[in-house]
Amino acid sequence: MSGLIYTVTERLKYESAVITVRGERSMNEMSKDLGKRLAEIKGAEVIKSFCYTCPWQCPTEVFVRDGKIVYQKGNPESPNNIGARCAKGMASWYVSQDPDRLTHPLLRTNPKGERGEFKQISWDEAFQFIADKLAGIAEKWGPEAVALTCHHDPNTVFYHHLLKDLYGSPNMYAHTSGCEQDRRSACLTLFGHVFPMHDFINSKYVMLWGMNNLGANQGLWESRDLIEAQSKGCRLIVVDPNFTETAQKADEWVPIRPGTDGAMALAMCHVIIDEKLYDEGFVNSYCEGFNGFREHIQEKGYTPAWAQKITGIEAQTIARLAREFATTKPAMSAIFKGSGYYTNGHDAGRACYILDAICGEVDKPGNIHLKDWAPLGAPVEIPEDAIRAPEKEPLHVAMGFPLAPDLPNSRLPEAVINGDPYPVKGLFVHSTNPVMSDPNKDRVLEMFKHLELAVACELYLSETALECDIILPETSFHEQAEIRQGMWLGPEVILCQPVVDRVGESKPPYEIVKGIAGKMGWGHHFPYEKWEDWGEVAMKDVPMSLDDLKKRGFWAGPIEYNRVPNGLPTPSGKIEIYSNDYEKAGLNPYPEFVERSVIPDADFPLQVTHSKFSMHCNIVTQNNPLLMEVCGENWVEINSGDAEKYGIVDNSYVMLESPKDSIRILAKVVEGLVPGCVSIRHGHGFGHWAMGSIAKGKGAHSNNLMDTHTNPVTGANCYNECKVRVRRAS
Ligand SMILES: Nc1nc2c(c(=O)[nH]1)N[C@H]1C(S)=C(S)[C@@H](COP(=O)(O)OP(=O)(O)OC[C@H]3O[C@@H](n4cnc5c(=O)[nH]c(N)nc54)[C@H](O)[C@@H]3O)O[C@H]1N2
Ligand SMILES: Nc1nc2c(c(=O)[nH]1)N[C@H]1C(S)=C(S)[C@@H](COP(=O)(O)OP(=O)(O)OC[C@H]3O[C@@H](n4cnc5c(=O)[nH]c(N)nc54)[C@H](O)[C@@H]3O)O[C@H]1N2
Ligand code: SF4
Ligand SMILES: [Mo]
Repeated sequence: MSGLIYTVTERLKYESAVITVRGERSMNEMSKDLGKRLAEIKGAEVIKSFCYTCPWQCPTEVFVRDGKIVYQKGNPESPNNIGARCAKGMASWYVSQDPDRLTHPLLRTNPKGERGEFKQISWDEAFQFIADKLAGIAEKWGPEAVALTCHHDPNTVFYHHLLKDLYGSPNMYAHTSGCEQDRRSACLTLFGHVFPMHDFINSKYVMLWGMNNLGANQGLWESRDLIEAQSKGCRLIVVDPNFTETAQKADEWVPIRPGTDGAMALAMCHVIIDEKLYDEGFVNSYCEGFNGFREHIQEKGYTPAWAQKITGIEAQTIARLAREFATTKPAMSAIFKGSGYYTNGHDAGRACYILDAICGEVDKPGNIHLKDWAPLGAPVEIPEDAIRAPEKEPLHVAMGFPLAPDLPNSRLPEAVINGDPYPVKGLFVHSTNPVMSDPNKDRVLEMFKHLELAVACELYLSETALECDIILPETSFHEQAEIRQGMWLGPEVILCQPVVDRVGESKPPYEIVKGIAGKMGWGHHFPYEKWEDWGEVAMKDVPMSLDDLKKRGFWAGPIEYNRVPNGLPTPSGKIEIYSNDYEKAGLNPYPEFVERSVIPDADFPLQVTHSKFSMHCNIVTQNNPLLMEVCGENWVEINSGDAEKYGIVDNSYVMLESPKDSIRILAKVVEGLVPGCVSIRHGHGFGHWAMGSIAKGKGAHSNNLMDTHTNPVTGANCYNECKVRVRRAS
């Protein structure tokens, strides 16, 4: 595969070629603007807050003058980002002034299935409408027929208090099946931990499987620590079909065939166990099922030679990497979603983490880190006797996915359209846009037609909002308070404060929930007049007053290491190489390798993979003119050999056709991508309208190329179970 590797300079040339400057203003004028803005800062009020343009929520200092955000920078005192911010964060002030924001509650006036038409209503009418519908659904179908999905808004908890505690639905979910569901499932199964972090700074050997920290960044502290660790001699190995930003900085790029990480990781385990390079004391004391695992991989013949045929990586390389990994300490094998998005992603994830486990590389400095959470409480205390216990089991269990860490949302249409496993008639979507983000858009659109009540809690008239009955304009993080768990290595509380006036009549979630609850006779459970009142309640077990939190912006506790010997919250209290939960669910308790379900063929010869942009976040930032100047549309990357084969020219438009749908999209011809594979950059391409005037019509939306494929264990969406062919677009 070495022919694939090309120099960083070449790649940068290619990257800068795609950063075209659009719009009326040139870059020079923009930097003059910035200077002017910096000059204005003198005299501005500085408020401690955080950013959640992306889910990593960096503590931030916001400079406000004359009611406007004039500058933002990272909070230099915070151990999390130590003053850092990314381009998305720097540009995020625009959200607070975007003329395309929703300003009033909107009620649908035409039948579902037609392009949504809406009329402005008052908040009082909106609350009454929702309360009446909720009452009707509870009476006819039971409260379990209402579900909620959300992205990354901690204030969703207020909706939970209403819909779960008081109303009685067990179906409060996030969007994780569209994100890192397979990783989450793997770490819960092995370590009983929902979201391990990465102690890069102390590591000497980091192996990232499909994780692009320097592109689609996780916490900025992680990106910084990774680079700093390298400067102190840490070896970085990136396993990815794509020569990503992180692969470019790595000591070694391992261009693996998509969907085959499980085979490579199991073969590495084989070498480590065969050559007795594992940590015997650690596995004997703290791992469940090591001996059985050794027999399992030997019986299955998971050798490097076997894995070479599957992964495209030479057996010698696999064996060498295994030896390096096991003998360099401290080391870390880490995943996010690259090894997921396939029907075999659950066992791939487990295998990658078993490498950490058998080498004794868990929760020590330089390892994956079983982060402690801050003692943050619920902001509303609903008394026991007011809580309504659901009568039905939660949807994911009823759907047959008891091990799923979140709703298998690709199965939600079955529940709504066919009542399987039981009817769902009401859906709240909070900060999430499933029409654009889930695979198989057709099916998601069909689902919305069948709902008796669909509520969008949004900043914009998103594609999903357009399918709803009622749209509630929420304040953005610049206009509302948030107190949430930080995503730093140690336990951390971070605060977001309202820094500017609300846009139009938009309201924060607390006030919306209070309004609906009031119409349902539950208003007394939401007694607070201002956010500080619920803030005090949430903070009561945190050793910092709310006033101090307002001044400082965060609370951080000490980083603890080596907690495996204390016992883990798994069924056995140990790291479960043998999974008791899998066994109970009738699955193989040890990870195995099976091929993914969609394999390219003569008609559709190319495998789809996805990646994200460094200067955008998902489908959140495409109405920001500053970011759109830098990256105004998305594209598909194709290997130069394949481009030649199919007559594709760099920077030209192509048709990507799957068995299900086709899209017209810009093509970039690259060297650094496994042949036979295309990589679609996710984020732009709005279906019919939505988001706003800047985003409209830019780029291509690829999610209808995919059919519905659900991971059989974790319920994850399998975005990469998709094959395509490519031709020049006319
Ligand atoms: N700048 C920026 N930052 C973001 C986001 C963003 O949109 N932009 N989004 C945020 C969110 S919600 C998330 S979940 C994270 C995502 O963070 P990442 O998961 O790191 O981001 P992706 O770009 O989706 O990276 C997936 C990688 O997996 C690779 N891949 C595909 N198939 C395989 C495979 O079979 N094996 C292996 N080993 N690799 C494979 C792809 O080539 C790609 O490089 O980033 C977060 N941060
Ligand atoms: N093809 C393909 N599809 C993917 C991916 C991929 O790589 N490829 N990535 C997947 C991943 S990792 C993820 S995490 C999902 C993300 O998919 P979603 O869960 O849909 O999340 P976002 O794309 O972040 O969109 C969030 C929505 O919330 C709205 N919003 C933003 N801020 C606020 C706020 O403060 N309040 C409210 N009420 N609303 C707000 C935005 O306007 C937007 O409509 O997409 C997944 N879909
Ligand atoms: S990394 Fe995410 S949270 Fe931090 S500044 Fe950038 S967009 Fe904001
Ligand atoms: Mo995500």
